[in-house]
Amino acid sequence: MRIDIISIFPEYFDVLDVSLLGKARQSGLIDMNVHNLRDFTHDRHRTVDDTPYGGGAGMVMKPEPWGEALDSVLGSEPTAVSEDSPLVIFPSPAGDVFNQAMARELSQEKSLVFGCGRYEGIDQRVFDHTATRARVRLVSLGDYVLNGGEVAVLAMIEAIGRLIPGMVGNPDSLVEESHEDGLLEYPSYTKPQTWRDLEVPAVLRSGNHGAVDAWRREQQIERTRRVRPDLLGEA
Ligand code: JBH
Repeated sequence: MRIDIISIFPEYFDVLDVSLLGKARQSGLIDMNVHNLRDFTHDRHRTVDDTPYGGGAGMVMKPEPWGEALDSVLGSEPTAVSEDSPLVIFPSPAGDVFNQAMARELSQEKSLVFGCGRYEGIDQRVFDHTATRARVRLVSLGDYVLNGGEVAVLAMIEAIGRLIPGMVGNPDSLVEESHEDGLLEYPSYTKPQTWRDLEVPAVLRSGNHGAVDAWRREQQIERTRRVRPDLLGEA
């Protein structure tokens, strides 16, 4: 998978060199390229924002640097938008909320482009123009305020990256995780059997695999009912 990221804070993405994703990049499974939006400005101050038309608080990101950055990533010749076009994702509180199903969908893409704007937003024409030559999606990490899209993109890339075939050693560990079956995970235990007077539940030491499976399922359902009843409808 090819991933391009456009941001005024390219250093945010230095952490992607470490851990699992770092290995995926070294092995060529993920080809990731970070672009500094300011490299596509032409004034001495490398200006990327300006005051909003119509007034109001905050600044809006100017369309010209975005246009040039996206031209450089997508190519500047006009091409018809199709299923095969790159998918450009703009993290935005106004987007569809990111979840495991979306991560799974996005892990199938050949080319993802992430455009990191600041919270107040990007000139609307950037989205409208980009939609004439690529598929465009606004995606929100959740209902809280971040200063910009960078942290949202880091989270999305981690969730997507680990689902790319060849990424995780043990494929079972992907299936057994929270959200893959629509339920939260069951509690896990390891040795020692007694720790600070706390015991590992007897059923897990019984050797009865049927009983273990039933107990774990019950724990998943009970946990989900308690903290995330909204998930039970789906599961
Ligand atoms: C994107 O993903 C969003 N969730 C919450 N806040 C944001 C702020 C800027 C960009 C987001």
